[in-house]
Amino acid sequence: MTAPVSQYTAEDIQVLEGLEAVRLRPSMYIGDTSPRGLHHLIYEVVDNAVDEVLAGFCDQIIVVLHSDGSVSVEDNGRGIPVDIHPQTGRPAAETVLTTLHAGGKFNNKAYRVSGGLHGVGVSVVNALSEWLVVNIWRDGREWRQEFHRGVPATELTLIGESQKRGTKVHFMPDGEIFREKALSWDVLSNRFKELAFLLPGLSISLRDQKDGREVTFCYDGGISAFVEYLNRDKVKLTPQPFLVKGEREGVQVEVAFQYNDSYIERIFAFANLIHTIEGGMHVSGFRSALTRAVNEMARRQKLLRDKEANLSGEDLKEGLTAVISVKLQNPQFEGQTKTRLGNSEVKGILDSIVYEGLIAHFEDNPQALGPIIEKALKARQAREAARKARELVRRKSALSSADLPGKLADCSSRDPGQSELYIVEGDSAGGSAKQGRDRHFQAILPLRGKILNVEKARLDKVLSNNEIRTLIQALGCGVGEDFDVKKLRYHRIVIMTDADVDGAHIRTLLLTFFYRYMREIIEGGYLYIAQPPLFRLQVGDRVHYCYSTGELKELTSSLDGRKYSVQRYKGLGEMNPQQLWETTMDPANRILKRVEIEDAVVADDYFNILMGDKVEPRREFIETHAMEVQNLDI
Ligand code: 28F
Repeated sequence: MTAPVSQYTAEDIQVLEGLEAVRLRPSMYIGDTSPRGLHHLIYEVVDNAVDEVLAGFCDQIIVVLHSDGSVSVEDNGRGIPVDIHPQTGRPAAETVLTTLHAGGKFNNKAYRVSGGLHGVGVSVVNALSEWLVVNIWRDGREWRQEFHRGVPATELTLIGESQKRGTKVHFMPDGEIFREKALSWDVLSNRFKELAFLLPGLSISLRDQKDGREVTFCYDGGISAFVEYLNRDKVKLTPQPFLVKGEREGVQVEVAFQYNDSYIERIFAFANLIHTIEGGMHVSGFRSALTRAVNEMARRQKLLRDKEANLSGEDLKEGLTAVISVKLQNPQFEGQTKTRLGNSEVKGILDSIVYEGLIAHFEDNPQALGPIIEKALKARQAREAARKARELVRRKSALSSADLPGKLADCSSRDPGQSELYIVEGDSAGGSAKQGRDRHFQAILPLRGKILNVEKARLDKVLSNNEIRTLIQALGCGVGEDFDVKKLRYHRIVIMTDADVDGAHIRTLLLTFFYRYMREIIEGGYLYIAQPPLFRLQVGDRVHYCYSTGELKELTSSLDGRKYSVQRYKGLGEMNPQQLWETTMDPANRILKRVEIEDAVVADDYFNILMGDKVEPRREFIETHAMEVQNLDI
């Protein structure tokens, strides 16, 4: 017999203390309790299913966002074992769900999907859930157990017979801990798409029961297919991506890359399936190998003249699309967002595997080298021109904070920690914002419509764009190689745009600009998106603002038949200065959404579609995006 929950054993007390610790300091386990932490709960459960994929027993994962705000994840793996765990005297499944780090402690897999904020174990998800239900299908039977805030509420119970195999975890994030329960479809589907590329053959689906949206990702082509996907609307310089795989000192390496005719570089690097946005040793090793191999072969093929200098790593960035995936025993994650791979031995391993692969590749395909050299030589010329242009600009001090742009209505505070910059779409909304603001700490910068096309232009062109120069001047921290986040004049930068397609477009452009040229502003948590209300509701002489349709429904149904009028805001321009202040700028009432790096990665991808040469993906994007905006509004 297993001990009933009410009779505490030493093991039980340990479990309860563990759960208590998680609930007292959730941030220690999942980073924070913002929507970002909420996403981590889902990743944690999915990671367990992914371990079953890596073990070779699972090829399907289904994630459902339920209408009540709960989330379920189901896999078709072996099912968590249900027999009594020798150390705890409880079923293994219960142990996994209630013991901190049970995964690491009880299984000795070579590596699991862990690192950064992941890998804390599903018991953390359980502790931070109002309720959690697990269903297990194993050995011809179905089992089920319920938990409340991490504590078992039922025994692991036999439900009946079933030929199914797998595990389903269904949980309701605890409202006491997660105040804001917004999940981002884009961020989640982007992550699952990545996983599907990194784990060829895995089918992973995402469903949103609120709006019926559903998507399934499954790719057999692995990271080569990933590169093809990233380059899907580009003009390619080689017909196929180049792929190299290898293993050394227990580190598994896979790299695929292909050049296109654009001016930007996109490297997606992963360590143990975690997206290392800040790069690291694997990326350094790849760059070094690429530079060495290309120069070596260019000399051999006489594509570089004897007196010409070697191409630099910088020259080889333009138009490069690459995916790097490494798997290793003890990944060290460093950096602001814990997404830089720090293991120094990985650099040399990548360098040698990629170098050897590339030399062999260029020996077999000599024609593949020419277009790359040609592109890199042009990039070198352009960079020299840009450097001269920048020096000229610097001498004229056009980019120094000494002379601030005329369009900027600055605040009186000089303390960046106290100061906010509102970037406002359009002159009329800019006018209202200037009148409505608190001038002590709020600065306003109106920007007009089409800002720039950072995809089709090199940095020197980007800098010649007036709107962008104005923005850089206002921020005061330079750009590109001169960027210095310590000089940032505002520690809150708020993008304020209309809740329509144009607004979404401009937001995407701005996010992409910050992501590409001022990433530390996002990583430092300085960038926000304002959330203007969607409705103004008047009952007698009382006015209410609603920021979502749900809120509006709740409010109108609580009015018990009293008369009211609703105004739907289509743009910021429809609000007078007083209303704009009250609803969107007053720190006491406003809603600001902090931009996470994942949001910017998604924006960058959208941006590439918006600015790509091919019409079809762009049309598709605008159509689905327009639908999202409608969904937001209705
Ligand atoms: C929806 C999330 O969590 N899937 C999982 C398994 C399978 C095994 C396992 C999990 C055993 C004792 C630790 C089965 N058979 N999806 C999931 N599928 N955990 S979690 O084992 C856990 C260990 O303690 C499993 C044989 N070996 C492992």
